[in-house]
Amino acid sequence: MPESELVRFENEGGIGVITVDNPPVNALSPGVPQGITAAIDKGNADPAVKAMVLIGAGRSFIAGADIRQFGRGPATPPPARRHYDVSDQSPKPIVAAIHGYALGGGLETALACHYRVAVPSAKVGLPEVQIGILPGAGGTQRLPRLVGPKVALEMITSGRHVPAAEAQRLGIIDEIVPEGQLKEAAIAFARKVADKRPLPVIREHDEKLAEAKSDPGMFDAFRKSIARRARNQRAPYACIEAVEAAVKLPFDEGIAVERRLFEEQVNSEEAKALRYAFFAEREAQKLPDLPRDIQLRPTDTAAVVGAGTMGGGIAMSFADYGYSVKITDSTKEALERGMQRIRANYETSVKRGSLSAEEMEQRLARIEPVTDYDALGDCDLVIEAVFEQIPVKQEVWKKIDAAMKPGALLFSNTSGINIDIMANETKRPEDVAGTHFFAPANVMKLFEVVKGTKSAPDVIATAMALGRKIGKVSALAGNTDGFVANRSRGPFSVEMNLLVEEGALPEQIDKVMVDFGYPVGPFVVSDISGLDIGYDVRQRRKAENSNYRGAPIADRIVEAGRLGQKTGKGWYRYEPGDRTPHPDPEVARIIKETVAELSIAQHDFTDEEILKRLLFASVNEACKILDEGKALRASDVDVMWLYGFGFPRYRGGLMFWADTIGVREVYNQIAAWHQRYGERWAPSPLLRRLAESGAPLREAKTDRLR
Ligand code: 3H9
Repeated sequence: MPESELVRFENEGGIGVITVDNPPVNALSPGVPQGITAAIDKGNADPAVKAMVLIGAGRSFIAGADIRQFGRGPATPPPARRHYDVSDQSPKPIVAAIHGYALGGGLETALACHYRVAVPSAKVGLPEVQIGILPGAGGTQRLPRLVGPKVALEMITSGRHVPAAEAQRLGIIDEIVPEGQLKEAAIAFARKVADKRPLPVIREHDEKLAEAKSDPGMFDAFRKSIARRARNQRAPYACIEAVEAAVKLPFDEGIAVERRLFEEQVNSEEAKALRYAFFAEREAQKLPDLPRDIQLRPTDTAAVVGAGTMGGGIAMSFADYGYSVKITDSTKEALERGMQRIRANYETSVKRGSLSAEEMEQRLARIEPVTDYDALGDCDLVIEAVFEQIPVKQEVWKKIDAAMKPGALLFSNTSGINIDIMANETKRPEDVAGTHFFAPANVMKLFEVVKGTKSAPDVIATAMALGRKIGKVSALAGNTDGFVANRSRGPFSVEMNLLVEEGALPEQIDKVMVDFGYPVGPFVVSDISGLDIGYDVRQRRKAENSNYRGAPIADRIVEAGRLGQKTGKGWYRYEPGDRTPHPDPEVARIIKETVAELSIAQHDFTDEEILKRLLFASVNEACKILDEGKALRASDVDVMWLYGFGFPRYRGGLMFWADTIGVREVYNQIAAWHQRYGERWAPSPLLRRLAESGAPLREAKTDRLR
């Protein structure tokens, strides 16, 4: 087979250097495996070549199979000789030289080499489970032989990226070489081992598998341990089954099991949804009306105004990613309380073992409390996170404008106030945008960037990049009431309350949503957030609008002193010091009384009705948002639901999930509920158009925000 353009072969003083060059991440796209095979053959055929080095050009070794190729019609028949078989059967040693990422098929390729060297910043892993599949190029058979089945199970079912130093401790990497000198060091390593025989071929070593033979219950115990997080999914169990096969069967039979499971899994609904989520997340980073090479503004130093729960969480988000951040509040006491809360949050992580005491001190040292705005002036960016009241915001924004240096980025963490109101308090509305964090701000990954009427393109582009720098997933929203995430979630909350009035209990609704895949049900989420916030909003709305219907049961719950977990009771009751929700007869009584007073007829609901009432309401709203040009893509809405609200990733996202039901069916149901329940279910014109054309919801998009 001729050497492909994607893979080069050069003889460097007796060492055959095989370079994979398939930007951006050297995925194993068609041509790459064939190129590697041809290069290995060439090295083996040339007497002048003593050993080989396999290396990646650009920023990475090999990030895995080309995910875009999956699910595209019938699988192309595998090549007669797979590159990893050719590799581990090579009579001359091959050294994998790893920088950037060796993931999935990339690590599997490296495991089929005889040796692996890596630079300290490299990461390795088998993340296939995160896209709903299992390693399908021998990873489930080779990794357990190298590191033992226990470690392999953990790595393969979590899919985590393992840093080079840990990979070396585990025995995956043979030698760590200096950063920036990978090729030279790998060539030197190859020279050193060129004449060493026998070659270390992983498939020939079963010693590490003994660990499972002496502990036959290991696999069932592992299945039990992942049952909660893996519910409704098949891929994690397929991973376990394949590793179990590695222990119980000879290598080639184990490979056959892996292959069968891979073929079963790759076209599953779960894999399609997870692949979609992978690309949706990346698509959300692209701003179609901006040049890709737009000059970003500096974001090295940050400031936060407001040391409440949100402000503190935002400051922690920066400190967690190595940024220095200043924080201020209106009074010294509020600032001190805020700093104490930050410390207490970090201490909880230390107690849980997810953070070292030393790291906590380093992070705390990055957060500097300051008592006046002038001390913030030099920062590259400021995020305002003060009380959600327009007069308070206006006053703060005047001070921000007066204090910040020219060119500084001025962001607001408002969750519901029009960004333009803040921008108009400044003399530089073009520097202002929304950066909406989700509670708890240091944990939740969604970073909703809100474009105000005058936000400059470079401000938006910098905000999007900033989110990624602090470990978040950015997504762009237009300036509409509630922006995109909360606005699309709003009707879900309305329906939750109405369902309770109509006869479903909070615990039934929560169970439906947890069974669907949410980590916790929506009523428990309300109890965690505190019921008083929603109550205050409803009271304000009532005062502004006499037709506002509100949520009478939720109001009664709050008026009975049940504010959620913080008062030990809300929609549920809680035992002191325990967050387990217990259904409470008093809640059932409040519901019954309120419903009787309002003369609402109650009836039983099926689980399916509950699910559809909640989610279809939001699908319809998301369509309205898209139709108004307030979101760029339906897939952006999905990204927001995945990272802002805990929507189960293996269902793709709100709009992807709706497509699995079918756009026509969704439309017909919404139209029927429009007849039955009235205006709030009026179908969005976009939804109607899509239903007429049969085009998928998830592909709805607009070119620029309006
Ligand atoms: C596998 O290997 C199966 C085998 O076991 C069996 C085979 C038989 N394919 O994320 P980024 C694109 S399954 C296609 O923004 P970063 C990505 O879409 C695979 N495209 O960069 C983006 O394109 P665009 C197992 C891919 O630096 C661009 O590259 N491997 C792939 O933030 C840059 O990506 C994985 O699951 C791919 N495999 O993160 C790893 N990977 O610019 C998946 C990336 O057009 N990849 N692209 O939007 C990742 O986790 C991250 O991309 C990585 C880099 C950590 C590598």
